[in-house]
Amino acid sequence: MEMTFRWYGASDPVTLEKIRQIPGVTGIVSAIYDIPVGEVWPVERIKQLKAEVEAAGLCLTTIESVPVHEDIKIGASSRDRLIANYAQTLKNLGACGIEVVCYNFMPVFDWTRSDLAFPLPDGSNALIYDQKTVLEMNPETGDLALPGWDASYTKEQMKGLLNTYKSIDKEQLWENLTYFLQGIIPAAEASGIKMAIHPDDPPWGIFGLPRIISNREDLLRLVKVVDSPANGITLCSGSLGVDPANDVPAMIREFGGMDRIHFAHCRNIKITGEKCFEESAHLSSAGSLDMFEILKAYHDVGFEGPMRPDHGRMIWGESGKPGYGLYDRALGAVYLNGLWEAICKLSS
Ligand code: DNO
Repeated sequence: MEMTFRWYGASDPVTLEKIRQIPGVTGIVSAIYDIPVGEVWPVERIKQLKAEVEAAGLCLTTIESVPVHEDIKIGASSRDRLIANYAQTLKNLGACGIEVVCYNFMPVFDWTRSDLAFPLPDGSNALIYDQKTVLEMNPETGDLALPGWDASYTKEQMKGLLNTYKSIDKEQLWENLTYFLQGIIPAAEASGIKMAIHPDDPPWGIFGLPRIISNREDLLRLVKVVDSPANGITLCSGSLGVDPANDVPAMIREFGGMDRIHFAHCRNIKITGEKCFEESAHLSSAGSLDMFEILKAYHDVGFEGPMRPDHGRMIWGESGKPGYGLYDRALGAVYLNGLWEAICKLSS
């Protein structure tokens, strides 16, 4: 297992120099953020990013994410050109030594929360999701903005896009995902890249949009639909784990056993009601997930890929990108590394 940390590039207040000082963190997970979705990432830009990370004494082996253009998700006629661009980006990344590429296939909106700074009793702030509040949100107004969302749509474009999705059901979205994978997996294989789809966050439909990567059956269908070792998963404990029907350690054993987990997102969450949760500290006792069992499952399947602490709370007065401050994620990394060391020693 390689412990990594997500870094948002030169504008991230959490600098590479700070990340370098977190014990046991050796890798950076990042992306090129100023290239419009759908365009090819040039080799020169990838090399620059890699050099910047390496100059700080860290490695860059994982990209999170190369975003998938909505035209691919809706199956528009422009998709062949966009899929060819995506495949070219994978070739360029592979040529620069990148090994894992994370992406998602969630229509329009990436991860969604109802409050980005909910005060917890200990004085920290956390991201939370409350179903009632989300049901009252209207994405068509264009007033909503969450950190994972593409902010480049105008109000009219957003309305149009949401309208288009009215005629796309889950099966159609599966067809479009399959078409995409058939187009890009050969390029991934040829370039030594492992694709790692991120599950839906939360793992249920929001705003009437279809979502198809939410549970074990979905993941099983995903790995079979294009049966290649390059077609894998980002196993995100926090995304899948908010649905009590998802047994996260069992999923790690099953898909890790097939060697299809290429990236591990490790985060704890506290289920506070039906379709309601808080993002807790990483520690098992702080939330609803047993992080020991999760890491044990990774250990038992011989997981060797990148892992990262996921969202953190805002603690010690820190402010910054919601979910992506330094302190609580650093505590998470050290805690996960501690569990890992103990598990390795106890089983040797
Ligand atoms: C949330 C992240 C996601 C993830 C994308 C992958 O914090 O885990 O935004 O990066 O879904 O494309």
